[in-house]
Amino acid sequence: MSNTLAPLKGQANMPNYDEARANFSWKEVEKDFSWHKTGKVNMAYETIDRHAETWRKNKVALYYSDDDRDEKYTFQDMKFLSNQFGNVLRNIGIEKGERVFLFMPRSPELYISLIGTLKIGAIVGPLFEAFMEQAVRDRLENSDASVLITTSDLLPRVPYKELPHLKHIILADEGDAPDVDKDTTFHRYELEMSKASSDLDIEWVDREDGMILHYTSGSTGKPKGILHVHNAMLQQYQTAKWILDLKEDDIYWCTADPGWVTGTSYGIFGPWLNGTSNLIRGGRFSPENWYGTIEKYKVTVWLSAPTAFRKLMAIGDDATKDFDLNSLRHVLSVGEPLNAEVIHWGTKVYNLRIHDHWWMTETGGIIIANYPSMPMKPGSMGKPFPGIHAAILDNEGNELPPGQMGKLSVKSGWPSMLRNVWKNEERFNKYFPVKGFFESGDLASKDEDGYFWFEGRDDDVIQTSGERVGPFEVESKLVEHPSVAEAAVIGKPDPVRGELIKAFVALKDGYTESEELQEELRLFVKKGLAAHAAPREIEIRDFLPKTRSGKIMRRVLKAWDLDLPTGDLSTMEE
Ligand code: 6R9
Repeated sequence: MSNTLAPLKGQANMPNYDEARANFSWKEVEKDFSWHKTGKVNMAYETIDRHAETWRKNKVALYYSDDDRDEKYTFQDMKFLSNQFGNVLRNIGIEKGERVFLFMPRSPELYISLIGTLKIGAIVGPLFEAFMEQAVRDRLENSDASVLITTSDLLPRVPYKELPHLKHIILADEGDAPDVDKDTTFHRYELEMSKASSDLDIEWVDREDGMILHYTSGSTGKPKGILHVHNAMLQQYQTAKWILDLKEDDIYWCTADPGWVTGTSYGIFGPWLNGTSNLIRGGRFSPENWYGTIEKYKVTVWLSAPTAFRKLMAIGDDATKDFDLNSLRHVLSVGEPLNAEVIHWGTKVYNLRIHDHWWMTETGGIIIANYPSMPMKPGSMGKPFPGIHAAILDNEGNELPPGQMGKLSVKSGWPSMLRNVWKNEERFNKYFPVKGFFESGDLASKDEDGYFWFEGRDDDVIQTSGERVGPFEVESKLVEHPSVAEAAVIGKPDPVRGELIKAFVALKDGYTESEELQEELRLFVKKGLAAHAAPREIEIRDFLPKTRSGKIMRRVLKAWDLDLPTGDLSTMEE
């Protein structure tokens, strides 16, 4: 193999890929967990309490740092605090299976609440703090959430008066808020925690019971609630062990927010299932505080996204010279294609390979990866995890030979596979157009050596700065503006963000194009939906291309915009 990078030095947890693949069995992995003995399980127990019952009880589970706080919590601290939070929920009558949503900035309270929610068997729903009213409403409405934990700053974006199921709001800070508002009762986190016991009978659940709901965007319709169950732990544990290569002395840092699946599967579950010390950094991105964080905490394993690495690359190599980054031994990237250029830069400035890997909200855990022990081909996502069969299929569901691009699919039945789309069985079934296979919506190819290469999305979903944005949500918001008749939104290749959001807008009669109007539309999306969803480019057009059935043809706009062939136009309206 030419143009490969040699494996990392030192003993990896997974020594040899082919051997691991040949001998792998999920049944063996199961033996590490309590259901092996009792038939019941609980993710919160396996991540926290299990370690608190061993010598690890005084080991630091969570290092938390932001511009104002610098704290640490042992596995025992986390056990008692999450017990207390579980009791807070029980004291207000919350039961197994109810949806408890989190809408707050990263803080120790967020992680304690999340674990505490799982302890009583409730289903947790983490939301990005950047969400604006519409995004919050869609998710709380669809999930019929009964509890929301938030802050007084974010409360104005929660239309609780119009959410009949939302019975309780727990405020994690001391800011202003009403006590009771007709149907919603407000509580104070600190006060309720101080009244709650730190003893709790865990709700032992079945492996197939609901655990977490992650809303994600598709190319059409409202965001979908992807449901994962406690059984996901099998995969999150084993992939964290072999791909993140977590070892007893590691200080692990995943930069993702829990509003994104990476921030839970590998920001919480994977590392804690392995008993690893987990660093959480709040606040905003700046190269100084990122490198400063690695230096200060002597981070050993670091997981981030291509946008972050591209930003760090853009500020130049000198930035690394001011910091001691020698503690790093393993670096990983996920969320978008990782350019080979960035990997080569990484080997120069960190003296390490950046390990790209592929998965998605729906898969719950990593599916394809570059392993520390395996030679790396820069630009490739790596090989499927042992025990998982990934394939490149054609439209009929036949496996394609090496070198051909097709639909990246996964043989169904892997442990952390989505179990449903909340209240939308029909959408769930659409993920399985070919019997026995999950269709990811990505296009990829596989080479002669079994390495997978990402080619693009099969639909219109946009990946911008590591965030997945559904064009439909942005279009819907734009169309709410009084001046907008129609809108179409596409992702446009961008060297730093992966893709940037571009909107094409047809104005209503009586409105004319102006820079002020464009700026107003941008702000309108930013305030109504989320800053990362606001279009960077807006182009006003007289009309938008449509199919005969009235669907706006984003792919045609994209082709026009990028000067590419438009493909089949047979369905286009005259
Ligand atoms: C974990 C996560 C999933 C989509 C996925 C694909 C893109 C993720 C990638 C990648 C190229 C990689 N994606 N990892 N594309 N190379 N290594 O990102 O989940 O937010 O659901 O996004 O992200 O298009 O289908 P999610």
